[in-house]
Amino acid sequence: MEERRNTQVMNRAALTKRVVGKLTKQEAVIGGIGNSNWDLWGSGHRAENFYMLGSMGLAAPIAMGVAIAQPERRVFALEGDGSLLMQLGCLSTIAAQAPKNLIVIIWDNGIYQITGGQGTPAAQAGTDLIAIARASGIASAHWAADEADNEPGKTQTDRDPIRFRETFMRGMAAKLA
Ligand SMILES: Cc1ncc(C[n+]2csc(CCOP(=O)(O)OP(=O)(O)O)c2C)c(N)n1
Repeated sequence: MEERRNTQVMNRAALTKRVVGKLTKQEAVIGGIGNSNWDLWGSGHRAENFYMLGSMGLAAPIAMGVAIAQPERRVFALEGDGSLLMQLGCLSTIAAQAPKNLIVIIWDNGIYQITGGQGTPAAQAGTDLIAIARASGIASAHWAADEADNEPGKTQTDRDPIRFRETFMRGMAAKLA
């Protein structure tokens, strides 16, 4: 299988930094497995960040749970396209729950980058993830493109799930300013 380590799409690490840099209201950010959470970590740890260290496809479901539990707080999920594919049903669940405070960002590089850059079946088949989101009932689903080459993550999240659970729980327990 062809290895595609770079694709002409936006730079995920830079965009993650930009997204996090715009947060001023203790917004929660849930980073999916691998690059999504490494880049989140690389943009600076915040108590409102949660890093999914081991399972594909759980950033959006976790973010949905936080968004429902705390409707006053805006919640972001950052997830890879391969991971979303692992858990497509969450799009219907999110559409059904329709939390207004939830934003899901999918970094669609067309590959499982962190495990060697294998092409995803969606990329091979030309599957349109945004069309799937819309068809799942998420009307506000949009493609965004394009800046520089997408690079492998440069930082690695500390492997410390207990600490992350505790700091995130404290972050979520803190009253919104
Ligand atoms: C259920 C499951 N299958 C396989 C893996 C191994 N694995 C970890 S990350 C990953 C690829 C993630 O791809 P994607 O979400 O597109 O992110 P990218 O690496 O491209 O940033 C795989 C296959 C896993 N952690 N869990």
